[in-house]
Amino acid sequence: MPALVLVGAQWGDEGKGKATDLLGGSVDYVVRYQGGNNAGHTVVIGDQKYALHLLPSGILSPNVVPVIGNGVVIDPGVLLSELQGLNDRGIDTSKLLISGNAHLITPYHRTLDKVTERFLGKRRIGTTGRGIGPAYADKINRVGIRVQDLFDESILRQKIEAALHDKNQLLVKLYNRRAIPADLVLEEYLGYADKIKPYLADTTLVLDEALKAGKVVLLEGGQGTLLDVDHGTYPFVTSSNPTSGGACTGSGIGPTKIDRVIGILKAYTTRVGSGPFPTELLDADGEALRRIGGERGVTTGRDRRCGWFDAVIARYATRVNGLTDFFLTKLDVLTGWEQIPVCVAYEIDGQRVEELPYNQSDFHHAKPIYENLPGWSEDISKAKTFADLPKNAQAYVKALEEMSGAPISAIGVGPGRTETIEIN
Ligand code: 2SA
Ligand code: GDP
Ligand code: MG
Repeated sequence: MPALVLVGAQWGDEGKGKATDLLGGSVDYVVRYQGGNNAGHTVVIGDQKYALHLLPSGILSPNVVPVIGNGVVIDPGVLLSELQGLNDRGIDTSKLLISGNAHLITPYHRTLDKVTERFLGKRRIGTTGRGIGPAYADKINRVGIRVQDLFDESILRQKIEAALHDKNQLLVKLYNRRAIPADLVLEEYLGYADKIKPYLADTTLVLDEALKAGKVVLLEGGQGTLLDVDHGTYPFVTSSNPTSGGACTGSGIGPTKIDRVIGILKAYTTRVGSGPFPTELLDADGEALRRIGGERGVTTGRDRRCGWFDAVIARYATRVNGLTDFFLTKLDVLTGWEQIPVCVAYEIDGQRVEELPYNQSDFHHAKPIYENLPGWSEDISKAKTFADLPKNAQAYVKALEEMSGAPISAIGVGPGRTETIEIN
């Protein structure tokens, strides 16, 4: 198995952190390929809980080389404090490799993220406020600052001054904010250079050599398919490509090297931030899913919106990612419901629609068509094999598999590393 990709099949927070950690024993490299510290991955090992934002989840596995690829945007202050936090808990982070081509988030990106959200009012995206969108906008606009720029003071100064030239006008004239002095940013960022230098690498070359030597590389996505800037619910998306194509551009690994794409799929649906969500529950069931599932943002602490499973979304994720299989997570959270509704199609303007509509207005109007599946009441958190699950839980998994278009190869029955059923 050369390279494999792990992507969120819904709107993020499907349990990708746990899945990556689980695979950590059988892979040699774990690469983050997009996003930044907007991500929040929770990994529970024994009685220890780790919340990772920027670092690949593989950093918790001693034999894994963690890599931050060129497609990631890095807030250097956050990076260093996340590393320090892990070191303080006895985790060795010295093997980390960071692409010199990755872009940097700066204080003006964070400020712009927050002021534009405020300015949008009711139309806001509900971003994490970490400066992600403005940093990617600068990258595409070719005025971004890359990790490698930290090591050349004159270039760094020119780039910061050029970037701030326009942004300060915007901040002062349009948003009524104070200008950000270039010197202050320069001084802060030069201070990061020595601390980041030990991790700097030509990561595409390192990964190519690793693959040639028969090593296994796991490409770990942040967020999820429907937050993808191209394939998600635009404009209510993040500013990068979490879908599997982004794994190639964000790491420098070509598609012919990838032979498995795993979609992480929650047994129900959640979303953080604004935007359409056909199966959202604004009633006691939604509240119960949030409470039992612990559905609260790992980065911002915001309550996640909750709803029933949506097979239209799962099928779409199979299509746009070319999924080979799914890991189904949080099945245990559904224990106790007598009946579990599952959305099998949408009704849009009186028509039954089986596929995700590409038209934004249609998606906003989509009403879920539900099928009720019988629930179970037995505790499933100790189940080790598929046969250990109650009959109705088995039938629920089988039904989801059939509707979603790819086999389910693992089932999460609790947050812990060992609370997983593997299906061969
Ligand atoms: P941004 O900050 O520009 O990426 O926000 C744009 C949209 O993307 C959503 N987004 C997320 N959705 C789910 N989980 C994410 N990570 C954190 C977590 C979120 C948190 O793991 O819980 O703590 O709030 C994540 N990151 C970005 C965001 O809500 C916007 O809808
Ligand atoms: P990620 O962003 O996809 O890595 O997911 P998050 O860490 O943001 O959110 C997933 C949450 O579900 C975390 O708190 C995990 O510890 C937890 N989790 C993962 N898998 C399971 C599972 O199978 N059952 C339960 N109950 N919790 C799980
Ligand atoms: Mg998350």
